[in-house]
Amino acid sequence: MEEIPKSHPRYLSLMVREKMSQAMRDGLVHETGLIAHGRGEAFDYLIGEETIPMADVAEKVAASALLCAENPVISVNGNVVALVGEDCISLANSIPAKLEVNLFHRTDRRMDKLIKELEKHGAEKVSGKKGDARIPGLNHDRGLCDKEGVFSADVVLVPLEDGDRCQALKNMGKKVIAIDLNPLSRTARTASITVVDNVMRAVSNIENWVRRLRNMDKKRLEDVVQSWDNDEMLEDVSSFISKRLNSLF
Ligand code: PTJ
Repeated sequence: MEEIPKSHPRYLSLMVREKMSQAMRDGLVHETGLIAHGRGEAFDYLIGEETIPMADVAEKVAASALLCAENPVISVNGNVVALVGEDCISLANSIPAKLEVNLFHRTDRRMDKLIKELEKHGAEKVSGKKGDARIPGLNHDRGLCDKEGVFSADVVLVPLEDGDRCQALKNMGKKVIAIDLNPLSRTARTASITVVDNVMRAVSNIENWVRRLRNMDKKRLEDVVQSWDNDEMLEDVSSFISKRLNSLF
C-alpha cells in the first residue's frame, strides 16, 4: 500500500481508497466498483460523512425488519466484502441471517475469491455459488441466486444494490432493505427501507440496533416496520442535504 501521512486531512478517506484499489488488484472488487465507490464518497460528503438522524431511524427499522423475518439474507458484492465483510458476518450472526454473495459482474473466480475472503474472516456458510435459482425478470447473471438463500428469503439486506435487482426482488414479494448513500438512486427509491448512510457506518449500526431491540415484543417490532414511510424519509434526507449546503455558504 502507498504511504499516506497520518497528518493528511483526508487520511481516513485516502486509506479506504487504498483498501479498495488493493481489493481490486486482488480480484475482489470489480474495476467499476471503484467508480461506484467514488459516487458514494461524493454523497457521503454531502451528508457530512456521519450517520444523519434519518439514517439512524432507518437503521432501527431495518434491524426490526431483520428480527421479524422468517428467512433473512444479507446479500453482498465485491465492494461490500472489501469494505465491511467482517461487519456483515457479525451482523448475520447476531440476527441470525444467511450470507450470500451476489454479483453484478459475476465470474466463478470472483465468486470463489469473495466466498473464501468471508470464510477467512470466520463466516461458516456463505451461499451464492450454486446459482440454482433466478430472480424473475433479470436475464443477466445478476439474476442468479441460491434457491435456499436470496430466492427463498422474505427479507433481503442489499448494501450497494442496483435498481433493477432491487425492483425484481420486490416484485417477488420480498422486503428489501438497501444501503445507498445516493438518495436519488433507483435503488433508494425502490427499496422498502433505504438506509442513506455509508456501509462502513450502517452495517455496524444496524447490528447495534439488533442488540438493543432483540428482546422487544415481536408485535411492537412489526408495528415499527409497518409504520415506516420510505418516501417521506427520502424527502427528509433531501431537505437535510439542501439545508446543510445552504448553511455552508
Ligand atoms: O461486485 P459487483 O460485481 O456486484 O459490482 C458492484 C458494483 C458496485 C460495481 C455495482 O453494484 C454497481 O455498479 O453499483 P452502482 O449501480 O454504481 O450503485 C452503487 C451505489 O452505491 C451508488 O448509488 C453509490 O452512491 C452507492 N455507494 C457507493 N459506495 C457506498 C455507497 N453506498 C453506501 N456506502 C458506500 N460506501
